Amino acid sequence: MKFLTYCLLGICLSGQLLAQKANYVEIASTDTEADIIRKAANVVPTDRQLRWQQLELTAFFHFGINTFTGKEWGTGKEDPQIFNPTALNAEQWVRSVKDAGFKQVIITAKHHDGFCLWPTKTTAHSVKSSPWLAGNGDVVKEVSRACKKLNVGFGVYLSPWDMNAPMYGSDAYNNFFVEQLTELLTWYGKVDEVWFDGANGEGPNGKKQVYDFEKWYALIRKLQPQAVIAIMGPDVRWVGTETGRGRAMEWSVVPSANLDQGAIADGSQKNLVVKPQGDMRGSDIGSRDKIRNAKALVWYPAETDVSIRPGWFYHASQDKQVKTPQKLNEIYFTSVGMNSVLLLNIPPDKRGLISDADISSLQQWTAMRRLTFSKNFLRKARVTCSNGLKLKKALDGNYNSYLTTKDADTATTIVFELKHKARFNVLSLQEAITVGQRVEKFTAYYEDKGAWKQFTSGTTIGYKRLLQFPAITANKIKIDIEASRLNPTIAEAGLYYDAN
Ligand code: FUL
Repeated sequence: MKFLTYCLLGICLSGQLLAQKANYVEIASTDTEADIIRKAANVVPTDRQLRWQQLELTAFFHFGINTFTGKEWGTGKEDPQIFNPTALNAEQWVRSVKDAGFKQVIITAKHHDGFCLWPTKTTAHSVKSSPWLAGNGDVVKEVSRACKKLNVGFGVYLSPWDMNAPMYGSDAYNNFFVEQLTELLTWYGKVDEVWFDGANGEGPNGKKQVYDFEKWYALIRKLQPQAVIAIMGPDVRWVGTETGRGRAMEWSVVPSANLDQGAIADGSQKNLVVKPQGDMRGSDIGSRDKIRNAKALVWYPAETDVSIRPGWFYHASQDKQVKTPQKLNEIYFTSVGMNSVLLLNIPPDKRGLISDADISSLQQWTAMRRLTFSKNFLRKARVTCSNGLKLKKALDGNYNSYLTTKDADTATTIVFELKHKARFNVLSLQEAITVGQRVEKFTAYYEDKGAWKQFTSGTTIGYKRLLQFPAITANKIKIDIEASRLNPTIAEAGLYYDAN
């Protein structure tokens, strides 16, 4: 196993176990609890996972036959003739989300109804059989082109469940799916994310399909090694809700339900037997209690998917139910601010355009966010910390450098002193996940007439934790890190004022 090679290399080079870092680690039956915790603290993201995490904001475009029937789930029996956007402009979609700070988009190339938005060779149930551009259109190409032009990441959603494919429920479907995937991964240049849905119902013959996940993962790694494979995949995990709210305690290191997950996760082609398993919905999936009896641990971070409208697809009847800028702002704090990436769905309408209501909400929310985060009151603060190292790195605006302590110190107190009093109601903390996720418990205090008063507290930090609280005016705060799996790191810290 690759991991063993890493360990052996580690032993040779430094004489101690775990000198090397990987996004997967096995737990030996002889490991003590302390060994397990130390191992967990050293699990790190792969390069593709790190890039994805730093995107923070990604967008979904649900578009397809359902846009024209007004349904959320089709049947597979729809006539392709009804697919006829009158003014489709994918550049308008990508520009709308780019202007709102989004760094990557995902297009529903095929939803559960089986209708393909690209001129696939695998089935006639596609844009080719539609009146749109006389059957010569390709929505996937339009989106990928716009992404290249605007320098935005490009991803594809390909529903494994297919209510139209006649061979669904047999081995032949797996080959059909591999062909579809191959087209998507070879016809459009770079693909940054492949999103597999968990929904798995019956096909046209009433049969269910046993999916060949290993084959799909190997294909993606071969054709688009930089792409993260999300949800029914090894790189990115569903947060467990579709409300826009993640977990206050969000560990990116979780037990691996299957020992072979590591092989997938680190990109090796060996033993590709993996499928995310277990309950992803609990409020705790990575604490000491959860990892104590694990066979292996893996870096498997959370994505929070939610739609700007009640439905995933556009329905004119929901035009008045577009989420308000305030609601989107709240979602930002409960997704990105809870150590997760936000995947916000903004569905194009029957014209093939994002509607004005959605754009207006996006723009107003973006203005709010930019105003809040335009001024970090901590920026020029004096930092003190009795056992801290590289103190200034917590405020240098560079995520790649960090404040830390000596290895043995799993607790510390960092004091920030501002020149003048400031009024703030948001605390932002970021760990350097390139060395691991470690912080388990922290409390924040401000100084009031010589006494420390608590204003917020939390458990995990991870890539980013944003905490909101009633506004405070002070010029001295301290962050007490009470528990950490190994020496804690703070890559960046901030205090902000959110006027909304
Ligand atoms: C679900 C699907 O069934 C919905 O239609 C939507 O695509 C959502 C993102 O995932 O599982």
